[in-house]
Amino acid sequence: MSTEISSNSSSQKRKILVTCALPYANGSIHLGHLLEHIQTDIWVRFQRMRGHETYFVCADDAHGTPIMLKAQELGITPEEMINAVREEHMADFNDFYISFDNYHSTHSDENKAFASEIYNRLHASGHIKTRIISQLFDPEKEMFLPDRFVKGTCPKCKEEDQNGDSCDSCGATYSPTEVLNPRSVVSGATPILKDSEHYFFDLPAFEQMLKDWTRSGALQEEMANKLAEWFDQGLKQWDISRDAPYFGFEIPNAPGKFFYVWLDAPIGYMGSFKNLCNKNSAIDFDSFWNENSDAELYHFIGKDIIYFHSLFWPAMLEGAGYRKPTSVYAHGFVTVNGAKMSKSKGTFIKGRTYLDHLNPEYLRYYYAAKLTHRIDDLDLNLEDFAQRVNSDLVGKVVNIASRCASFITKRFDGMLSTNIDDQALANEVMNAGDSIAALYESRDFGRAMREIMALADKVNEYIAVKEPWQLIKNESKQQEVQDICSLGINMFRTLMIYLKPVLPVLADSTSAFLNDELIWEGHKTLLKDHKINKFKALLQRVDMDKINAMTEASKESLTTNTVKEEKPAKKKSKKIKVDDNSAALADPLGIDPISEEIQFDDFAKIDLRIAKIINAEHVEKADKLLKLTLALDELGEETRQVFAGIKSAYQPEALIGKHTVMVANLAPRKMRFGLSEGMVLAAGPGGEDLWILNPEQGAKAGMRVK
Ligand code: NOT
Ligand code: ZN
Repeated sequence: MSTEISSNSSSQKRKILVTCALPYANGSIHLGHLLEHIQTDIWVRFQRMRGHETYFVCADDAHGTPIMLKAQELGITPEEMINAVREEHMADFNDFYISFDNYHSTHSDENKAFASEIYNRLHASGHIKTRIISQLFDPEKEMFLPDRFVKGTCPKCKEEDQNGDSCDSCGATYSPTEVLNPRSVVSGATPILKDSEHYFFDLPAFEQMLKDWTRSGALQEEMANKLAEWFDQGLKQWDISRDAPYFGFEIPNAPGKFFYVWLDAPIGYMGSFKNLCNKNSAIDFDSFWNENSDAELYHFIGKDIIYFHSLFWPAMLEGAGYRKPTSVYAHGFVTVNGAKMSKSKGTFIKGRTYLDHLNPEYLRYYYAAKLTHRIDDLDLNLEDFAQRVNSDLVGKVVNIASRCASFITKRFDGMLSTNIDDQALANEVMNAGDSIAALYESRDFGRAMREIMALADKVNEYIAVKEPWQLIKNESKQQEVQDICSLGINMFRTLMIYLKPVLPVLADSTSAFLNDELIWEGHKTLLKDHKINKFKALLQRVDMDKINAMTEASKESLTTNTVKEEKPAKKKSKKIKVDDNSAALADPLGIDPISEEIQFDDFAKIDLRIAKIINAEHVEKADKLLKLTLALDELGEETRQVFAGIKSAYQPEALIGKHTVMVANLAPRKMRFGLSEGMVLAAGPGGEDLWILNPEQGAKAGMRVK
């Protein structure tokens, strides 16, 4: 028996196709990938629960030079490698309960057919151009070298062993042809310049359409702003061809030319969906992809690949006569304990290593609790993670059931009462469904979790005030105990309905315990005169020892790790490189497309101090640097050595005795000339017009600047 309360949840059935970015087929899934897959999976499960026709597809991104070379290195064919990696990826995602309807590969017949068709249509409508370009070529390997496969001396600061496109030492970006003493990372040979004809997609022809699409209101605000900036800088033609040898699809009527991996990667979304339709004839491909489709199409991606999804992809679709995405939803990067994931600290954690130690639902909950609809980075602080899961899931939600269940099973033969002990409380919890649904819909999962936990607090408070464990001792209060505990169990059920998209397995155990399906609409009803089963512990507390074991194991997996190598943080650069070959880089544009917003906590970490410059001298062979000795107290007992790029503005002698402002807690950095243990703050356009910041009169070394 159940009672209904009215609610105006959306009843119109939608058709929704959802994708996650396609992981590269040459590395393992790590906690960064999982943020996106978990975010998307929660959204998809929510849509399915609400009765919408929802499909969730993904695939491995199997093409490109890095994959070709990696397979060579392993002595296997690329096909063998991508098949093995795909199996591994599918197992990892499955064990995190990512509920794909299909997981395909971009190296598939379906994808080849769509890539050729789209290209042919773009070609026929005049949107493919060709021109000869000159690129570095490895004469030994007989192949053109993507930027990341060239190393050499930085043309600006002359630091050796820098990447082909940017210098980690001075932050300069440049073309690989500018690198001094270049060498091929593949063979060690000195590359030569060689001409070749390349095929370009005429992106600028789609500018107006893209502007209209951007303004249609479907994009996140930050993304629309970023696009506006790109429009201001002017769109450029996109190089979509690569010369053999290349692992990919050959371009129709262009022998020896292959589609650049980023051309067929997004088409992989269509390929995977087509493969699903081939397996399930009830799903109609065209109704999702034709120009006038009334289905919704969403791509969940990381902020580093916005350019591809918000410019190239909609333009390709438009040019080939397909529908465009309804929206593209970007998320930020994952940091662990406040810093970039690091192999040496054990915070570069693979999905599988996590699974060896911890329950996947902990991570699903923690990510949900911290996700917003914005593009902010998300910090996985491992202590906070343990604390949050223990306090919210174990201490609040599951606690409700464990406090109430045993009375019901032992004293009332597992039967829930027909009376509602506190209708107001019941209504409050049941009525929250619409607002929680709205938060799921808008991807404000963190707010949804807070709202659910606030309700859990109320239910716990109710039980604490009623004290059924005292009442049970009094023969005349038995009915009251049954009523109180029945309401407790019912509220637990409602909360688990709300949490089901995040915690599908806990929801399944709850279903088994309650003999109830936990469908979304069930939040409007209460179980009365209903039999439940014996309560078994539903969730273990997170154990800090297991977390520590996981980070230890992540340190060990260093040597066997196949995932893309960490790169030292690049300095931000305004230069946009859309023709970059470096498909396997975390940031394939060589830029961070969203200028990073930091939180107050990040800012508060910066220890700004007044320092006294007690010595300053020239550095031999450095054209920009002065070596400063800074004292953090007036007596000069605590000093720091800092290399500062202010030589153009100051004679060293002129600096001695001055006070300045420094960042005192910057991690020391080894430079070619020695260790630099901080940073002095200076401002100005550069050259002679550069001033170190001088504190007001009366400042003393060591004072904090806040
Ligand atoms: N393999 C890419 C990456 O950055 C994602 C490709 C997503 C599909 O990991 N494509 N598009 N556009
Ligand atoms: Zn440099």
